[in-house]
Amino acid sequence: MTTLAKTEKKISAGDFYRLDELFLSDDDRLVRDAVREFVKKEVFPHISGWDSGKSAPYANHEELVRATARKYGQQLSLFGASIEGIEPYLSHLNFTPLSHTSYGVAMREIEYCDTSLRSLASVQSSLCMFAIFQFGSEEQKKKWLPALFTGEALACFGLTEPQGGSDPGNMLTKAKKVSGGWVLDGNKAWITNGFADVAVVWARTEEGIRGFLVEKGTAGFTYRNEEKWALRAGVASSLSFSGCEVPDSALMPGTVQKKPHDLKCPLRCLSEARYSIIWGVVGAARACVDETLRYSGERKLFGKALACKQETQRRLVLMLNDTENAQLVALQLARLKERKALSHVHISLGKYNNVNKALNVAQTACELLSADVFTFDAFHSGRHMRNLNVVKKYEGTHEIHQLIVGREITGEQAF
Ligand code: TGC
Ligand code: FAD
Repeated sequence: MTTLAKTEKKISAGDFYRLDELFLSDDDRLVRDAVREFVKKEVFPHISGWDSGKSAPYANHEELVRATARKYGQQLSLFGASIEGIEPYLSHLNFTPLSHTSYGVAMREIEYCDTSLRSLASVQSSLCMFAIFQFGSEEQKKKWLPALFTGEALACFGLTEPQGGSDPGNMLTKAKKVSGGWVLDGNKAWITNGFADVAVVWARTEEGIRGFLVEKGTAGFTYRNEEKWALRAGVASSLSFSGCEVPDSALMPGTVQKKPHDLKCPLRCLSEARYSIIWGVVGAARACVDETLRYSGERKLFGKALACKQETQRRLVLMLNDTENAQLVALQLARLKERKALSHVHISLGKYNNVNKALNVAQTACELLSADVFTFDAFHSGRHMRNLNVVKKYEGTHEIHQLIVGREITGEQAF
């Protein structure tokens, strides 16, 4: 049997199967290192404070989201960078296209710090820039894509409604055609960054569901930020449209699809964002493994470090196992995406699997750490555990993703 030669490196929990070393390209690793450095310098020092409700050095959470978006734009050139074909709209800026793998790695490194910060990138890039690029008019693309890429402008994506939730086809927000434009009436719930400069709003017309770009400050469009106990470094809002008149140019022409295919455009955007979650949560899980390993090595109880106890080791290994398995799934989905062979059903199983695994890891971390895990500033794993419960709920709940995969393999619709 071949074993590790004595001169070989000790296997590290940080990259146990050497996946980064062997599966990532040099470019992917460059992106990884740049994002890791950015996160360490710009956001890690503040994250516990932001999670606890403080916003320093910014005036409030809206300002901290805006400032962070600008930093992503200026220092990382990340927003929308993996959208195939977007280059002509951004080539006058500091734009370098990213592979889907590189983009995934960036999401992993950001969510190592916090899910809200990854969500900010997912919503801006995968939901909004993707929607505007795929379905927008030339005028809309030229106006919004450069500003969103640099982070000078923020966008939000309004699909979910209070009565609709998992079933967005049950949409009550209406867009009525009037001379020269449309009038929107209805409500959206739990919209990340609802205070943004432009909202991608999905609304029902007489011919089917369509997407509109509604600018902040348009008469009849208001928002209210929610209080929440997770994703506290980010903002989620309810949106209200009451006699909100927008010009004809607000309609995204590519969303004009015949029924019953009129939900397909927003669903395509969801697939992009779900892909970034599949990678992101690997980062959250890794952060929990790292923190728990460190603590178990340092904390002495009954005369020995906790890392010396069989039960602690067994659970640390389960955490590592879940994290590495999730990383393998993310890598395989990236391979499929690079080959244009990734189905939304693959994404559903990947999201279900990776969020499940990351949440198990975070929950176990909270059990292995001390009571200080219930404070805001002693550990990071408590925050990841709270955040990952949201990730299990948004972008399609666990049950919805099981039903999507169940329908695919049985041919039976069970929603
Ligand atoms: P269904 O019959 O399943 O499909 C209709 C057509 O659309 C295609 N399709 C998709 N295409 C691309 N990506 C997807 N994810 C797709 N899902 C479906 C499908 O192939 C079909 O095409 P065709 O050519 O045969 O017509 O549609 P349905 O109306 O029955 O949908 C059912 C269901 C439950 C799957 C769908 O409504 C759903 O996914 N519900 C969950 C809602 C959800 O996830 N909302 C998320 C809101 S955004 C958010 O949470 C942001 S959080 C912040 C962050 O991301 O960080
Ligand atoms: P419901 O749909 O009411 O689900 C309740 C429960 O019923 C869940 O457990 C669900 O799995 C289960 N269930 C549903 N259908 C079935 C079924 N057929 N069989 C069995 N069980 C079922 N939305 C946006 O549009 N844009 C955003 O930017 C956005 N950001 C968000 C940010 C945060 C912090 C949060 C919490 C949510 C966000 N959402 C956003 C909304 C999110 O997508 C929804 O919360 C999600 O789709 C679930 O809808 P719901 O909360 O109404 O739950």
